[in-house]
Amino acid sequence: MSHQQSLFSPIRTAAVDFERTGGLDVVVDASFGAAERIQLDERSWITYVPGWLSGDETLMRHLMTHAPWEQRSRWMYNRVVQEPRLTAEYPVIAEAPHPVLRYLTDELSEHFGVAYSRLWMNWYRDNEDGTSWHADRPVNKLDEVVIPVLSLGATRRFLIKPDGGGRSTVIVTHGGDLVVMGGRCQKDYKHSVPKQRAAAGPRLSLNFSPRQSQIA
Ligand SMILES: O=C(O)CCC(=O)C(=O)O
Ligand SMILES: [Mn+2]
Repeated sequence: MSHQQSLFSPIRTAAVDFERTGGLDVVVDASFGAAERIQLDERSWITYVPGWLSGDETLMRHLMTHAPWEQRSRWMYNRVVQEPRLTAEYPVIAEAPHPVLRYLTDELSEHFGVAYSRLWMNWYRDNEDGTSWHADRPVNKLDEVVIPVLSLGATRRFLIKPDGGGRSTVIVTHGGDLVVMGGRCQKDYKHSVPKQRAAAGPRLSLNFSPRQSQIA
């Protein structure tokens, strides 16, 4: 039934520009018309844009196949543990092999007035993958910064809470949703994507950040 279908695949408002997407059937809502602002305090905010990207499964399949995924490990106390997710990075998005990442970056840069240049990606394979509480480095050196995170694939919970403790704000992210952390979110807050009991399929998150030279 068409009204049910529209719950899961938002109606497209713009035609796909296959030149910019490198032939992938994806399109963003350049108007950010569905954006909702969540004011965390006087200087920190989240903008949540449900369904910002149409065709998220197509982009997810493309990135799963072509991005340079790694299983990273780190020291935890006195032993090495594998991170509960895969990661891939394009330190210079302009040098990424496929134009679709530049298309997304240009749309975000234009809207937020920030020159995004680095892309950090996570692949949560299932409900047992997650990202624990953290702020993003090195952008947490800046007093204020705007960091967009695009979700592809499975629905998961994105949490943000004051660094000094306090209540978490929970945002349920679906494939195609954009969560943007702004103001002092990286200085005064921590965020996470918790592991969960409920089964979940794969999810990718794309984290955009500004050029290193704007930070150092
Ligand atoms: O997966 C997400 O939504 C957030 C990931 C994240 O915070 C990070 O990689 O720094
Ligand atoms: Mn983060």
